[in-house]
Amino acid sequence: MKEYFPGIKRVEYAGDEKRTGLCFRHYQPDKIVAGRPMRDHLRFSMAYWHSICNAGRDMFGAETAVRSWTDTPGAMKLAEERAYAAFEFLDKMGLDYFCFHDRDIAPEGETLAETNKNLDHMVRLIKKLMADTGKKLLWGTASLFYHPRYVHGAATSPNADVFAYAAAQVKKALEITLELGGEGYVFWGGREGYETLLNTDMKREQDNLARFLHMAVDYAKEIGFTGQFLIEPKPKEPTKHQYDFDVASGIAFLKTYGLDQYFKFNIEANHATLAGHTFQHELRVARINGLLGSVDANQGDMLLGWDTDQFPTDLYTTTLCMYEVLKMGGFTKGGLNFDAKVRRASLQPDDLFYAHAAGMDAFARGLVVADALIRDGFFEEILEKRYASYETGIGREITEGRADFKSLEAYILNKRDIPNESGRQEYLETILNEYILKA
Ligand code: XLS
Ligand code: NI
Ligand code: NI
Repeated sequence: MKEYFPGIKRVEYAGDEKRTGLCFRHYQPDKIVAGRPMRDHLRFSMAYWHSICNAGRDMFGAETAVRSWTDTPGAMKLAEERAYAAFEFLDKMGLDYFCFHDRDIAPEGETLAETNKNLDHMVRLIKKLMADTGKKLLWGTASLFYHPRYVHGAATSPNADVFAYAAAQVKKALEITLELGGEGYVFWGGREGYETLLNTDMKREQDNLARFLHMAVDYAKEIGFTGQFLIEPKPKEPTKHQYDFDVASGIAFLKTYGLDQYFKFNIEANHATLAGHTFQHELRVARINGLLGSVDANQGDMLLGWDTDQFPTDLYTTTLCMYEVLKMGGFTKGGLNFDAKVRRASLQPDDLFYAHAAGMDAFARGLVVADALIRDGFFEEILEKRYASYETGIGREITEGRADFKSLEAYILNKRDIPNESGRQEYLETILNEYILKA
């Protein structure tokens, strides 16, 4: 059988023995942490588009990455080679899951009917490769942004024929996600937003987006797809403004249109920071609303204002991410999908391995640290003390709904001193650092 990554062996945990070269330093798939093997907590996934399809093209320059399958002639043959390469990569990298857009795995034909035939062919091949290797589909999605027809949006396009095309495309994408046992289905509205309000009927566009999502929910029921529907917020890029700006605006949208029981969020670290939030903020908002579904694990560059999709290596953020994940009781149908690409200058095939190993180790370490923090009840104790005034006396009355403005005025009117306690932020940051270094 052809090898697509010759000379690269399966990546293994090397522990303290080996601190250089290609290995895991923290990720031990079968090690039990917080009652479950690491792999079950982390549910790592490869993003087909970045790791298999993308070869380093950017707005200013051509592909740079050396990939053994790039020069395959014929779009369908190339798609097949990519699939074989993908499964060799998943195996050697020890990744249990992958995610794809419909257009990542098969090329478009002249008509949707032809495109669907191409897809069917590739789905048959991928299904076989999945059966042979035990790899699983975390989520599927449809590319409703690449083709020129989506220039004005898909479900929010002013052109009803485009809406129809997008609907037919998602119908098919749901069918193949079901066929491949996908655990989720993602909607990232890359072009569901606007460039200028001067030509935009915002109300109609949002109503249409909601209609579209309701149709997806109905069709999923019809075909028996029980995977988790996920909205992936992002504030901008490629549009000036994306309607699912962040988790909070996503929740408002879902509730306004009666969709909240069907959807959760797929939260991407780099999208959070583009929205002016920390990654933890977005995870927290989703978690406290019971809507944290899955994660696109990457990181941005604080000095660059776009989605750089770098591999996540910042232990501070991976720790706080895993803290939120553990606090919600772990992923059920979600996982950590590396929606990340190697830098354009990291052009060798083995860079793809180093990059994933970096991300997997950073999250494995984050998991261990978060578990230690939770076992020690470190933050829990701080919060308990900080809000203790709501557990007795007047605070309890407020909490239990027994207070009103008049009773509160009577209580406070003649009080002289209202002492406050320190928030101790710097101390907390010190201790968090200690856990990251030593847990
Ligand atoms: C782009 C998004 C995209 C989604 C899937 O910024 O992150 O890659 O994850 O369509
Ligand atoms: Ni993403
Ligand atoms: Ni992104």
